[in-house]
Amino acid sequence: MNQDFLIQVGTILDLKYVLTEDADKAPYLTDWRNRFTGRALAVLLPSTSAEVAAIVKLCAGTKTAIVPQGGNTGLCGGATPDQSGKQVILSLKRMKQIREIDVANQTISLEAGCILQTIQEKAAEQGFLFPLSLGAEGSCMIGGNLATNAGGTNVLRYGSTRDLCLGLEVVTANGEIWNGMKGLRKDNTGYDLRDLYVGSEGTLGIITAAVMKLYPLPISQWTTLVATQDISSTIALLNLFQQRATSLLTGFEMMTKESLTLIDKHFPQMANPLKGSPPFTILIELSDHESEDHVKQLLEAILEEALESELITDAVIASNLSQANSFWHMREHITLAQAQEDANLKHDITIPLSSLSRFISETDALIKAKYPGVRIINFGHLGDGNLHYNVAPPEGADFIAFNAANEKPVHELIYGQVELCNGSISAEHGVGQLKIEELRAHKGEVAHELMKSIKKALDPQNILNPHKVLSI
Ligand code: FAD
Ligand code: 2HG
Ligand code: ZN
Repeated sequence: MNQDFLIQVGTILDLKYVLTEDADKAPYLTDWRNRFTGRALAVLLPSTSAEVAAIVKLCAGTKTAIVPQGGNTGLCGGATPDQSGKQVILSLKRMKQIREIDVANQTISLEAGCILQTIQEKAAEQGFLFPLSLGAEGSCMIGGNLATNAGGTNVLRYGSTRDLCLGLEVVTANGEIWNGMKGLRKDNTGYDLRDLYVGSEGTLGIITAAVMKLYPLPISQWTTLVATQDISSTIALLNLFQQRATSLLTGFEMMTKESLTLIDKHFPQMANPLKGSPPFTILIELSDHESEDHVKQLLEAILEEALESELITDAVIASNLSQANSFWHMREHITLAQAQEDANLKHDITIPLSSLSRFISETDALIKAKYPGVRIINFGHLGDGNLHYNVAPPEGADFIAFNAANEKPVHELIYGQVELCNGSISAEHGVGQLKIEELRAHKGEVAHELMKSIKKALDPQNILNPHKVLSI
């Protein structure tokens, strides 16, 4: 049967795009964190939507499960196959055409395999900003961003990937192509299919192309690092910036002292320019379409007010683009520094800003009391109430033993606190195979059943990324 399948795939794709040798498949079989490794019958590399459709039809006919994959940077194991060796990986990486930049409509139509950074660069060449931005932008692809509804550092101003998407082209579970490539900002023709596919992590359809929003490029950006002493003044500072800078506020990222200790250790060249390792370091960015002076004066005035009212204790404004970039590199390298420390227990959570202070003080105290010596690597997109509240074993401890013994109770403690605060257990990384049980426990029975009904309706044979998001 495997041989038959591969012969039939050979009628759709040139055989050099059907990877079956172990060495060729290897890079596709393990996730970015090295947490999940699977096996696959083959890795398929189509270059057109028609080829994707033909492959899905073949898979539907042979009941072969498909694991879609973009840049393989996901943090929840959604793009990694299971252990059966019967699933195929469908990599979208050859589908990287930018179909059109529509200047009047301020949209870009592009294929799923376009790398995020390339999209930003192509948009900038035409004077546009494509605002989605995240640490993995050099390798993640727009199809993966859409499938996970990725967030990143600009969400507080421009929204997440969902908010940037106007239209989609999707190959359905029976191999039909749904052409929803409309660049419309209003369309109330019944159920929103686009929003159903965005964030579905490859379980409902294969995204082959999209129409995304573009924005005018700001003419000036000013970036600052400020020191705060506690989380309540940090939130008061955010509120001050929201009031004074309104839509000019494009970044508000928080890093605790403990997160930056990892940067000192693994990337000392990126050390915090703020003196004395403050409890909280906040990276703030303002973007303006008026003038350099306008935004600079505004930033200085807000910082002065914050200093006077003792919300901040120190500030460094980047004096040029390269210093601004170094601030961002420090922030974005926390994930890489964590990876060098070996496994940590990740919690990508959102809490309403009004409960965030309580969440952090209570949860920090509970964790520290129950797991003496653990390191709470808490950082994230504070402007969105999104914390990467990661727990690393005590320095020098055997992380495999620590995680094996404590993973479940640590997750339960933190997700229990999240639920008490009416938050979410996955703000931006999705569910994949990592958080299936937690989703079931915290989504709510009615919502969970509705999700299962949708999956069964759109993929009745369960061939699209089975056992991801849901346990079916
Ligand atoms: P993959 O990892 O290949 O796939 C992710 C999921 O989408 C899988 O379930 C896969 O099956 C599915 N999928 C992929 N392509 C398609 C398609 N065309 N059709 C249907 N399903 C598909 N995420 C954030 O949200 N914010 C961040 O700030 C952020 N920072 C990161 C920093 C680093 C250093 C790293 C490694 C990751 C970060 N991530 C972040 C997570 C990750 O980069 C994003 O989730 C990204 O959107 C995944 O894109 P990808 O192309 O790598 O997708
Ligand atoms: C980020 O914001 C990413 O840097 C990764 O979402 C977060 O490593 C993490 O937990
Ligand atoms: Zn993040």
